[in-house]
Amino acid sequence: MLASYLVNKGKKVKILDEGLDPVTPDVLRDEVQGLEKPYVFGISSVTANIARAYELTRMIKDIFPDSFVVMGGIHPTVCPQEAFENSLVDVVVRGQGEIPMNVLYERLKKGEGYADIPSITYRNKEGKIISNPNGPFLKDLNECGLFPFHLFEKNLNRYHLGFIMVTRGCPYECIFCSARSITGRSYLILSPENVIKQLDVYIKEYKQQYLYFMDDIFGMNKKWLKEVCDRMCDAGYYKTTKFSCSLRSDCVDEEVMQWLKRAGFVLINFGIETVTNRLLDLLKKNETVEQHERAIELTKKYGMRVGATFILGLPTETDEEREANYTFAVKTKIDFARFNNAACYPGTELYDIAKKEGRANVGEKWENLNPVSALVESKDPLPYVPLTTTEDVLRKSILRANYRFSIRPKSIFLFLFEGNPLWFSLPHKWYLKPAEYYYIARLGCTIIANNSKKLIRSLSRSVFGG
Ligand code: B12
Repeated sequence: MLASYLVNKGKKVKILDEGLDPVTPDVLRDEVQGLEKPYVFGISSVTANIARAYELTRMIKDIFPDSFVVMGGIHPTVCPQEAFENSLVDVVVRGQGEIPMNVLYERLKKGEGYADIPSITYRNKEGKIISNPNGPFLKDLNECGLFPFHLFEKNLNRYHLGFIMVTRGCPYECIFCSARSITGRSYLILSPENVIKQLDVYIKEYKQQYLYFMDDIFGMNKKWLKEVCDRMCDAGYYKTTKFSCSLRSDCVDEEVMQWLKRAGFVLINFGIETVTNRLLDLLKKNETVEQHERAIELTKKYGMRVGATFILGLPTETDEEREANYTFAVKTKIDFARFNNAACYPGTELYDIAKKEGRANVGEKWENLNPVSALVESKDPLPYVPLTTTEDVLRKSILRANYRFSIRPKSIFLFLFEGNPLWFSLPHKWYLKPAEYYYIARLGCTIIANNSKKLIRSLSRSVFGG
């Protein structure tokens, strides 16, 4: 979206995605061919890959000493000082990058100073790190335009195109979520006309049969939601494409469910997080267990599947409260559930609590900050373990909840025949494609190899108890 905004403002932008291929000096040399100096490199990073982002600044400066390196994204926004201490960055753009990056780029290309640009952190001539106050951020998401697929053209076939975002931000204040560091409590929407234009690209041009609206809260603005659903219905997308989205339990009612169902939604995801009102209050979730139950019931009533995420290992959580999450998921007939470990991201209240308790174990380079660590990663410690339990007990209970939930016949059936792009999904009619058997077997073996000891222990515990 940042790139799209800059392109709309007439800037030349290229995107390199390390999720696909590592960036090497040769790749960088290739990419700058034909571009005018000074080269301006922008690096985006969440906490989990910040060490690599710092390494990239050194690689860039090594090859192009007179280039300019800007960092942005959630981690540099929250820890700008750290970025200067650990990398060769020139400027950190804090918060939403569209406006400050556009101004910065223009100044750099004209050889002008940038010390007065709001929302940036930089090193002044005396070597002091200065953080300018925040300036105006984007007020209208439509200014970003549609997603710039053309910038990904070379590798488009290597992406899963089942994801779309049409709003930005969330006005709530959950203590575990760090998205607020970027968007504050603002909430922006793409106009219904542009949502449809964007959907047209996904559905008509790229023939997407399944699309997940990855917005923080898709249904925050009811008037907008109705208009979007009505237009989706009129466009007849439901004939070729299934949709899913994430909603808050307190946003849904019979009307909302009717609109979503008519528009072609088949799955609604809820951040349940935890299933006692005591812990929901502690998380400042501003929702109750009863609202969660009602939202799940309503979703089912309208014939849609329910996806849910839970966070295990919250401050002061007892063993019983933790175990109650799995029981709740089964009792309420949730269709897709994932049980994550609490991750104390910097800039969140949960991080402050973890620090105060002496239980923030983020790693030397923040490498432990992984919310699915218990499930996929056996070597990195959990980033946070509350005072009420131990790492071993917490890990096992997260593993047990995930495995017990996913080895139920219903979950296996759903995985094989319906899929859920938020977790894993199989291609349409996968059973007619031999290669898919190989991929499923390989995935199963990898998970088992990563977790064999823990798996055997937790399965035997769930079968034999104790
Ligand atoms: C879509 C999404 C994903 C997608 C895409 C990831 C991505 N890198 O964008 C997928 C599914 C791949 C994903 C994976 C993960 N995600 Co995620 N994801 C999100 C989500 C829901 C939306 C991101 C978004 O578009 N935000 C809206 C835009 C406006 O914000 P933004 O991305 O930060 O970008 C703006 C500014 O930061 C800035 N900016 C960003 N980069 C740059 C670069 C430059 C040069 C400049 C100038 C500015 C700039 O300008 C942008 C436009 O305004 C957020 C929650 C949220 N609402 O932010 C979580 C979130 C980013 N994810 C999070 C996490 C933890 C992860 C994973 C580590 C989970 C895991 N264990 O696998 C991985 C990491 C993958 C990776 N390498 O990035 C956390 C990050 C917390 C943190 N402090 O690190 C978030 C904030 C959710 C949370 N729990 O609080 N995620």
